[in-house]
Amino acid sequence: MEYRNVPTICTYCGTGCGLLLEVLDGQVVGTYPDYAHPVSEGHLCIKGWNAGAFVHHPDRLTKPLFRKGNDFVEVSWDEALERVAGELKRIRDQYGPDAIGLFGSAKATNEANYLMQKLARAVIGTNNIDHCARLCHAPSVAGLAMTFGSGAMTNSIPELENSRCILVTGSNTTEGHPIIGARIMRAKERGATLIVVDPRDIQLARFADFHLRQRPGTDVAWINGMIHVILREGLENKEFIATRTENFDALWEVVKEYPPERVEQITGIPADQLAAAARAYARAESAAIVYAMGITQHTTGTDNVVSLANLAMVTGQIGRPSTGVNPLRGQNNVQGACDVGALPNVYPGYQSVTDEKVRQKFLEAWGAAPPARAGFTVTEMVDLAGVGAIRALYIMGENPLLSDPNIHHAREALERIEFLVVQDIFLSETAQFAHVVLPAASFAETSGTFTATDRRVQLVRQAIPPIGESREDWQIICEIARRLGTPAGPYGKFDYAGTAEIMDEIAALTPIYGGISHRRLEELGFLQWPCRTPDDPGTPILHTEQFTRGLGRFQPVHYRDPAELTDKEYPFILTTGRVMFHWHTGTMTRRSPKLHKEVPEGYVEINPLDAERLQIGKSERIRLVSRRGAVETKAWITRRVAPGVVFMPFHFAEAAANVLTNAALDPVAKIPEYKVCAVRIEKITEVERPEKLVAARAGAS
Ligand SMILES: Nc1nc2c(c(=O)[nH]1)N[C@H]1C(S)=C(S)[C@@H](COP(=O)(O)OP(=O)(O)OC[C@H]3O[C@@H](n4cnc5c(=O)[nH]c(N)nc54)[C@H](O)[C@@H]3O)O[C@H]1N2
Ligand SMILES: Nc1nc2c(c(=O)[nH]1)N[C@H]1C(S)=C(S)[C@@H](COP(=O)(O)OP(=O)(O)OC[C@H]3O[C@@H](n4cnc5c(=O)[nH]c(N)nc54)[C@H](O)[C@@H]3O)O[C@H]1N2
Ligand code: SF4
Ligand SMILES: [Mo]
Repeated sequence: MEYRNVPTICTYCGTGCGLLLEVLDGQVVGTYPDYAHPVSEGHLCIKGWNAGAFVHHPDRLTKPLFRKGNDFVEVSWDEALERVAGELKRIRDQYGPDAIGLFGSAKATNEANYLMQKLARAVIGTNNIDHCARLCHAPSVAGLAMTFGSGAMTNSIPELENSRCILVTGSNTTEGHPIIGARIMRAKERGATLIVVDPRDIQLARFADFHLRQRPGTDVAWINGMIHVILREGLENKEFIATRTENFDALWEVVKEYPPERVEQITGIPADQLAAAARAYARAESAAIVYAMGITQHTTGTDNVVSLANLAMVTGQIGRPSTGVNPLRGQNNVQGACDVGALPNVYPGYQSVTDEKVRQKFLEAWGAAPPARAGFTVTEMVDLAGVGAIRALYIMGENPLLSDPNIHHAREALERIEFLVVQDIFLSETAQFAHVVLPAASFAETSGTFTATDRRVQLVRQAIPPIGESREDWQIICEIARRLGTPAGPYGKFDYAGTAEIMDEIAALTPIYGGISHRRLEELGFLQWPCRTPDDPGTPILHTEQFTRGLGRFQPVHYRDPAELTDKEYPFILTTGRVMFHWHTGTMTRRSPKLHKEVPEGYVEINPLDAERLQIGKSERIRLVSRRGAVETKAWITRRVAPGVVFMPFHFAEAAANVLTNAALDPVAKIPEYKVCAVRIEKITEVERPEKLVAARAGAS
């Protein structure tokens, strides 16, 4: 009998908690918190406690598969890899490299994502590489780059606890990032003022000094309103504005049009409460902004982020401990996947693909590089697959057929594609459409690094060998690259003794990761980028002396309506998101017995007044209809939502919120408007129920 505890990092959210996988005779049998971990300090949320629960699930993919008609047949790795390489080569030769698209994975390691973008750029010759950050914090990357010069969380998680004021908006922190939520609660216990701006009555709102409840999609208006109050009352930080920023004069020109009384009309937030919250934020010794998807997932996502940056700069609440603008990155390694270049417009380390000097650098290093123009985003690649411009997609660890907006449309697009390869640990909704399915090893079966939301790079350690014949993501990519033919530069190879060697290559080509190596991480536990040299201790707080871009730039923006407004036919605003116990498309959490038991099925939150008006009873099955489709689900009658607003989690394939959502995009960040669309609620009469239910299921499956 062999028993071991392997310290590693949680596979779920970007908090990056430390956990120990308990291994008995090559099987993961339990999970324990790591008491020595600097962020989680011996705590885990319920997903962390159950992080190992899906690893040995019988549904795990254990062999490569080829699609035959509506079925799959098992094939050997050699056959599968030959076919993938053969088809990619054929499509590249026939239609050019830009007819191929690749999805990196925010669930996979930095090392795997680095290789995925290197496969795209140096082997295939395209910048068509992107991943779910597009659906998530793309507006943060864009908006904070414009204003500060660097699109990442400015401060570190543990600092939150010492903040004197925390403004949480569009982050259901206690469900989405529970261990960060706990830190916010601790700050509140220590006397911090807590301001929550969220349309829903989330758990944090109940403890808040101010809960400002806006109409979904109206964030620019209330943020401009706060800045208006701050400037009108002379609460701005004049010295900070004078020495650290530029373009301040343009700010008043815009925000003067947002007195709290007008903001109240747009947002529904009472004018006096908005003003009081603005004063509390501006006057606090240290004030931190924490935000997530409620801010980014809008056609105005970039504007929302930029507005928050304006608010922090006008008060000088940035560049010091326990302050800053803190986007909470979602997936365990979404920060890292962005850092190592799984984005269509930047090489590793946010080095622009359109900068000829940068391109030369990678051309010399790898021996090949694509033309100096940005590639397509995930949402664009799916659209282009529908019109035949993208002929092949290689998707690693993403499930767009449940997570993309307007999934009927996405499915039609992927049905048309000539060649689809999906590399996953389960036969996801997307894998079911693939021509070739490649079985990947899970986080418990691989090694490398994840980068948590506060730019904290940490080691992931292999606890058990890959399940069945599954293989580690980085190894699969190497096999495919070698079969396609690798370029001849000093870093052109796809042949590594282990993931430490891949990190050395990342460090050599990525200035912000320049001082990061597995050996140092082993020794120090973590390093926060920028970490430029082997003796650089890393950077817990950004923009302390100056902004990454030099001076911080005010970018005043006006309020714009969401893309879809309610009307007579679709009178409710639908907003979508998460619950504590489930993860996105449910592939892992719905296969974890304890998590599944907590919330076994989908539902929609409806305010009691609306329920009464529509005569909807407790737990009654109802139908939600948008301009794009219909789903049936259970009504949860609750004051968590305001009248006129309904909320639905998107974790459940059989009641898929994304059948309803609007694929309208933010013009800069290309993120879809998941947080606002218009729907109506229909009662299902007894007679029509069975047939309609079958029809709706068939449509959504
Ligand atoms: N349990 C669990 N945790 C997760 C995930 C998961 O799937 N399950 N996913 C991870 C990922 S990838 C991410 S990106 C994060 C996301 O984490 P969050 O962003 O915290 O999660 P969401 O539920 O999408 O919604 C955030 C909040 O936005 C509010 N909101 C809705 N509309 C608006 C609006 O118009 N304006 C504002 N300001 N707020 C609005 C919602 O009421 C909700 O409280 O969570 C991560 N953590
Ligand atoms: N309506 C609505 N839709 C949304 C959102 C919303 O708030 N509302 N949020 C959006 C956001 S923020 C995000 S981040 C996306 C998430 O969207 P996705 O990334 O598509 O969702 P996941 O379910 O996390 O998909 C991850 C896939 O990776 C697989 N996987 C897990 N571990 C590994 C591994 O180690 N290797 C490999 N190869 N595969 C692995 C899983 O089985 C799963 O199929 O959803 C977006 N969609
Ligand atoms: S907070 Fe996030 S990283 Fe920590 S245990 Fe929960 S899911 Fe895992
Ligand atoms: Mo996300």
